[in-house]
Amino acid sequence: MFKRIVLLLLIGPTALMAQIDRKATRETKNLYNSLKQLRQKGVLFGQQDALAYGLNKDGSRWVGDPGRSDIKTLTGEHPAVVGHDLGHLELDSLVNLDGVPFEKIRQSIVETYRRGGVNTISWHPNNPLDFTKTTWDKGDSTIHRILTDRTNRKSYEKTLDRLADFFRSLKGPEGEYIPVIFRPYHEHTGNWFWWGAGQVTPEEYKAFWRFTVDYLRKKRKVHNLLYAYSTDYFGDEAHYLERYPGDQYVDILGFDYYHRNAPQSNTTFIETTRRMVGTIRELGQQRGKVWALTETGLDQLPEPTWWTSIIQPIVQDSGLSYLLVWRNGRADHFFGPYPGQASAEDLRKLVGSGTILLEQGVARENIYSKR
Ligand code: BMA
Repeated sequence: MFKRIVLLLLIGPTALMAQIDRKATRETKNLYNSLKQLRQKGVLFGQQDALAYGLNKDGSRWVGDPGRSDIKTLTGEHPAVVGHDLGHLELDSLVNLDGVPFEKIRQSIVETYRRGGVNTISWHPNNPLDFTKTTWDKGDSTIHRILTDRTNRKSYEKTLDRLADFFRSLKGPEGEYIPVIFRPYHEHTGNWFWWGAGQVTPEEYKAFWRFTVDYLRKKRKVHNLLYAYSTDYFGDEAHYLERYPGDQYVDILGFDYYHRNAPQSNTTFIETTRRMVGTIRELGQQRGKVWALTETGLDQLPEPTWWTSIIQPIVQDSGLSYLLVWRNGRADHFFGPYPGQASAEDLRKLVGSGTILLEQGVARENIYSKR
């Protein structure tokens, strides 16, 4: 008994509730603990839409080829983390905002889970009070109007119902729910989405986040999610936490940050990103949470050694559970190499260094079934 009290005092109450949903499914809890343990082995490497489409050697697109991803073509393995986006699910559309059919997204999530990899979901919804306006709509006080007006709130609940139905449709071979890392309302320190810093007060953002989590968890009984809080650039810890909804509402501490203006900015990009990783690491350690670089990349990868000279110094010894690069959308918009691309060889080098893990390194750990 005495030992237990001492232990409680040592680890503190926040560490105990690090994973926020007490009713989370077994697989979800296992995934969370696995993410913590795997960081001793390496940083999981992820890519958005990795299995949905990519680029051929000549820069043309391939779309929907079964079992294909550009990372697998180059390394023999899929990324350990596969990102998906549910933008336009709220419109009852059959395809998401980047043209990927929701049915394909569901299949890809099921297959990634069956192979033992990790799925993460972002969401770029249109303005929920006026669906004719995109996710990049600003200036409508959308969140304020949802929080303060019952009719608007009821209508937003219908949008959340669509999300909940999707999450509850993700089932594994035994009928178990497939866990996913859900990363809503991201890059909110920036000012380009309708939930961005310029449109919403910190208190409103927090209230909106909590409302979302409570609705999904309590009302819709969705228990297969890990929630990732993911800012854009932040100046310091206070800035990072300005809109933080609280330890009971967040499982994973993350941020999105892209490398622009290479090579002039190479050194500052490494320094700034390392500084931000240091902040979320400290917060993660204090609170018993997982931390991750939830989006990064250098568009079109003009730096042939970007992986070993820029990414490696940022992520090695960082304790990051994963990093995710953005999608290989078009020949003029891609964040992972493809055959013949200038940085392809260097990505293989990074994989060979053991700093990052791809899907097989994760699959052999049985992340959903043990611990
Ligand atoms: C952005 C770009 C857009 C895309 C959006 C949502 O970064 O890739 O083309 O529509 O993400 O995935």
